[in-house]
Amino acid sequence: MNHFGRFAFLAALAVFTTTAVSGCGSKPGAQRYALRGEVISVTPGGTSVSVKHGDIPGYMPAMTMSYPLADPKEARDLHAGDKITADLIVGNGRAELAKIVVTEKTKHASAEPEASKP
Ligand SMILES: [Cu+2]
Repeated sequence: MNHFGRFAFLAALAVFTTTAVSGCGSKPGAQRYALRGEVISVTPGGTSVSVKHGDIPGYMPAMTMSYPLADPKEARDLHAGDKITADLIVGNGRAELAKIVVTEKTKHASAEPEASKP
């Protein structure tokens, strides 16, 4: 019991420390920002997506720009005109999109053929 209590305390301390560090800005590891926007285009290989995004508080104003994807597989369900939310991960001199969620499908998508083999 005693040992477990001590472990729990240390674990909680570790979580708190990590949170405090990542919350205070620039230095270690990657920063995450919530991005909300509209897909303008997707590169054929799915390596990057051009997004017209809103304000990203603390990082950049609203603009249209191209971001590489953390996981190109996420591009498969993206189409120009889709509204998305995503995590913008900034670190090591690059900014990439992850955890992309389509919040609103573009109307055009339904007109596309169903079968698409990888
Ligand atoms: Cu930008």
